[in-house]
Amino acid sequence: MTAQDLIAFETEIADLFNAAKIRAPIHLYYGNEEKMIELFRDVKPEDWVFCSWRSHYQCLLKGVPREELKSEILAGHSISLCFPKQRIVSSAIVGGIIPIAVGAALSLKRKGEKGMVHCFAGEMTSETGIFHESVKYSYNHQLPIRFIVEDNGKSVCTDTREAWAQKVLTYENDRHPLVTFYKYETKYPHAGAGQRVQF
Ligand SMILES: Cc1ncc(C[n+]2csc(CCOP(=O)(O)OP(=O)(O)O)c2C)c(N)n1
Repeated sequence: MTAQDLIAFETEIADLFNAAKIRAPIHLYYGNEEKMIELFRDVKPEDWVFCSWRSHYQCLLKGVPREELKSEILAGHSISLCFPKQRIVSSAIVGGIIPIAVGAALSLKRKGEKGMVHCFAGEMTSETGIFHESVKYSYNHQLPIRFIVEDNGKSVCTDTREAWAQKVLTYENDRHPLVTFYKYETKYPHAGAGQRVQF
């Protein structure tokens, strides 16, 4: 899976959305392809990946077949994609997936199973109480989990740093051993593909 493959997939979904072929919200990635490929070098088949409403790249990189992913998106499930076989779980509730990911990591540890959890979150999600608690619990209990914070600067249309009056966010500059923080600039709006779609 190359950066071009990832971009081509999102472009195809954007075109389908703008052509009113998808009757449900979509959230697209752009501009973080190399970073995602780098992050997935550390993701093994037995690992679990937990995502938010934006997860097409994770699904492709975890091995969900392109056409299977596309048909789930066409069926309206882009916002909460789950593929148990590839161990991908998503939730569209801000902060909703974080404690579930922690629970999965706790289960792996208790059962002595192989593998670890990779949990993705936007930078606004990373400033919520549940994220802070989950990182603290995971670190103190030495759970097999890492959190990846993806900073596009915005929470829908709200500037995250302005909202918290905080120039440097809590986990910026990889200040916590369990948290990887990276910035990217997308060309897509928070949801949709940039055109008003009418059915
Ligand atoms: C509990 C809850 N409140 C509000 C929303 C609406 N909502 C969806 S995404 C989002 C912004 C989240 O921002 P961030 O975590 O930075 O993610 P990203 O910018 O990557 O989408 C909001 C407020 C929601 N899905 N769930």
